[in-house]
Amino acid sequence: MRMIRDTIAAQSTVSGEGGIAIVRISGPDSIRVTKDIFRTASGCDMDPRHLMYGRVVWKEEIIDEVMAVILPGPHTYTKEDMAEIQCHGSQVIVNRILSAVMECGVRMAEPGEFSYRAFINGRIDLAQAEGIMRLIHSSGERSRKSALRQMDGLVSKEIRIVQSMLADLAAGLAAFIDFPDEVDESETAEKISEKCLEIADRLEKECSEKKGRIEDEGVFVALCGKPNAGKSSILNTLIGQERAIVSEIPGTTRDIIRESVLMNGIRFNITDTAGLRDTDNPVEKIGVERAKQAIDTADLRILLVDSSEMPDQTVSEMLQEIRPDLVLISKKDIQDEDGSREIIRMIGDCPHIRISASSGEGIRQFREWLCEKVESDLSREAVFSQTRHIEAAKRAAKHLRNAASSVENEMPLDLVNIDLIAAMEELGQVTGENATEAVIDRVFSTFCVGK
Ligand SMILES: Nc1nc2c(ncn2[C@@H]2O[C@H](COP(=O)(O)OP(=O)(O)OP(=O)(O)O)[C@@H](O)[C@H]2O)c(=O)[nH]1
Ligand SMILES: [Mg+2]
Repeated sequence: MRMIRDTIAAQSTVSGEGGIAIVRISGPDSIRVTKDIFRTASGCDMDPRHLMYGRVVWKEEIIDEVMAVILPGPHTYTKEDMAEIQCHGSQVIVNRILSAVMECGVRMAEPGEFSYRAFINGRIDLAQAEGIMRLIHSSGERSRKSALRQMDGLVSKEIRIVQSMLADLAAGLAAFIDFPDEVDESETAEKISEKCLEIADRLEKECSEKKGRIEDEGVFVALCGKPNAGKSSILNTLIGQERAIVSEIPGTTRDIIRESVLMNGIRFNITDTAGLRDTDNPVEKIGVERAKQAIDTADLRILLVDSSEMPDQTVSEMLQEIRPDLVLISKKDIQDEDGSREIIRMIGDCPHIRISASSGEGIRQFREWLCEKVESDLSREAVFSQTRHIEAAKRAAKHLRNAASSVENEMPLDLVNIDLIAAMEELGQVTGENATEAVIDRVFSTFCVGK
């Protein structure tokens, strides 16, 4: 556990050049130190919670013209006394201010240390702290909203509800163990086991790893097909720039090319791959292997089939092997529906869109298809979407199922109680109530410096 009695400081804005940069200080000495290095323009004292204009002066040298504020605790981010200095956004200035602050006895904050203090001082719990980090990393509107809900305490609230249900259950069980004559044994045992299963179901229902991953990292979409099918052209059209080389030579793309586009607040990571074919060219061979890997790991597989040539055996094999979520029948501008009939017959039940990168036909439809496809995954109302929370919730559910089966098998009730307590402890891991130091450190070590 880190020391929290000292005063820490860090740059809270990204390092490098910018309009302004913010240096943040937290701990018992923050106000004194800020007053030591800051002179208000009017010469008056600093007024708490008022942003004041003035200069940072260190050893009689003016470092910069800044705005500064002192924030007495406990109504601050860390609940400690804090201060912020907004200086011009040069790294040289930030470094000078930080070194002046250090000379006054402050130390550099570790990554996430401000949030760690907010957690230790009881302003936020662990799940909320993780919500803050998700918010900072949010990749689109969806992830922003979900992170904000987590930061506001959605995860913590669900944990508290379930914990109180478990506490009631444990109290009932204790009464039963202590005064077995006063309750109807079979009825109580049945109720306990039912309740355990009900809570386990509730926890499992609230887990959706896929939802969280899509919100935070986006959806991985692989464009695949035979060489020259038009994959790179579709990638370029979707992202609105000539990212991948397009040529009439089959086998142009060798490497994986991945670009992200935001649609409806969702990040789509579109992957263009090498055309799939048997080849003796060693470089192309590696490309084909990489393409296969990208196809395997994608959330959505889009197979492109060139409408300007008759579909052959390879196309039918690809349909079998890849099992695409959608087929794009490409080059619509040079082939009418009649000409694509054989392809449509071969595709069977798989949805398809006729598309042209040259004329833009079908592009809007393709975008809509992508959004609708993902919408259903995201519309699931799941409380737990971060791996750490999901694992804890699932472990808690497992203990509850164990408890239920112990009751059903007429095992000693003390054993049931052990599982109930274990389930409660697992849930406490999520909010941090009884998370180990190692878990807490791991969570905060992923934070940015200055947050
Ligand atoms: N008429 C027409 N030609 C297209 C269209 N899309 C692609 N092409 C042409 O088809 C050829 C191959 O296009 P690419 O986008 O490079 O195809 P690819 O699937 O990436 O090919 P590889 O990288 O070799 O696997 C190029 O000559 C493109 O100009 C289209 O919508 N209409
Ligand atoms: Mg290509």
